[in-house]
Amino acid sequence: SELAHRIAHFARFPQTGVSLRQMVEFGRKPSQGTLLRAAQFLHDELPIRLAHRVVELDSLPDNLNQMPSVLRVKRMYIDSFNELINFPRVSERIKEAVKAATVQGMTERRHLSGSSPNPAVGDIQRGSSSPPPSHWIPRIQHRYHYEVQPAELPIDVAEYNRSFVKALERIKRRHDPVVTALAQGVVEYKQQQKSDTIDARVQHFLDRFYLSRIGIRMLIGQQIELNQPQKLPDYVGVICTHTTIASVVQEAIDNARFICGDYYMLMNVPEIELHCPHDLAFMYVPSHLHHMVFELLKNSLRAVVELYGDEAERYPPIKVVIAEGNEDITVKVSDEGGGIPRSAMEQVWQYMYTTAQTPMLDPSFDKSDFKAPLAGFGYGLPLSRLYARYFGGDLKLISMEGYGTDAYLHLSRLSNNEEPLA
Ligand code: W6P
Repeated sequence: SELAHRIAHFARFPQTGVSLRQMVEFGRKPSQGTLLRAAQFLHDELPIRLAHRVVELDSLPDNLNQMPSVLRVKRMYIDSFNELINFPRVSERIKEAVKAATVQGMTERRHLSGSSPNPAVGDIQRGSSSPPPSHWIPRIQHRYHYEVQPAELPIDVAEYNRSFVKALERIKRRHDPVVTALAQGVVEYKQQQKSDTIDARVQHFLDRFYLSRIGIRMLIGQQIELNQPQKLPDYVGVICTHTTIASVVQEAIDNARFICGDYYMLMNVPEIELHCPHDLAFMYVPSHLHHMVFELLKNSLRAVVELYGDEAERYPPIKVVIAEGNEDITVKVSDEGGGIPRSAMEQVWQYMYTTAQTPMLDPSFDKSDFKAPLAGFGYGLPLSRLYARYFGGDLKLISMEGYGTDAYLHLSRLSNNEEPLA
């Protein structure tokens, strides 16, 4: 069909990664003109990324590509692709106005800084039928701030931005159930294969797919947020330029201990010691950091409580140590929960390895909230590792069977890392 043809066409173009730094510099006090440029980038980039995912869903092995849950997910990607390519392009009149305003803004800057702006900046030209020559965003010279007064631009720039944000909100909402839908697919797949482990190809596919989803949602989330009035001083969209690690980790500690005490109905919840320079801060997405640390702590608490029983008077404390290096900030979470046998280490990273999968098959199970507290190695660990990798970090586990486990969460301080696009 025509649509299938267009998807195949877009999937032949490379995806363009954006670094944390670019997201921030693109979005600091954005004018309507800057927001429009960001919208143009997304209008080109998102269909390319979505098309890649459709092609990958289509090529899943073992008839996995025919499962109802997988087809439902594919439908969402196709629908969003279709909406984006049918969304109107920025009119020539608006383009000209933004370009004129941009050049003027840049000239003023040059006057101030004494250096010469890149004349190619701000010139994005392509026909409406063909996808973009990729990689234009990285070429933007962020030294030149082409901010202009909104009054210099036609009113419909703001209107265009608003309607594009509406389209993005709709798309983001449509894809909310993707993780649970695919999880369902994996459960069905395992039942069909009569196996408790998933094929390396499927594992690889899911890693790529969810990593891509993190990136797409990050870009969409940034665009939506940047079009709202700025709420907090250090924030650019969902990125905090001054994320204080100690406070985010302390919040995760409090939440994990609360959930744990609640779940096991404990009199005493294991202590969690935090060793962190109290003012250590870096540029990051606080919600991602919270998510990852919370996930690690839940695993450690669970291991400790299950080893010592829910009536123990005292548990060995869990220790969180944060180290500041030049490249990385590393968060180490150490528990004395008995450790993991070496032979089971691989399984920790598998999607839906444990019986935590059963609630998903229960029709009364609330799909919008599938983070069952302390459910174990369901999706928490593999997804946390993807969140870490998304901004150039990683997550590793080292375990001593018969003693305990150390989790190392490496977070890259070099915010120049481009998104990994798998
Ligand atoms: C365990 C198993 C585990 C997974 C992830 C993090 C910590 C721990 N501790 O026993």
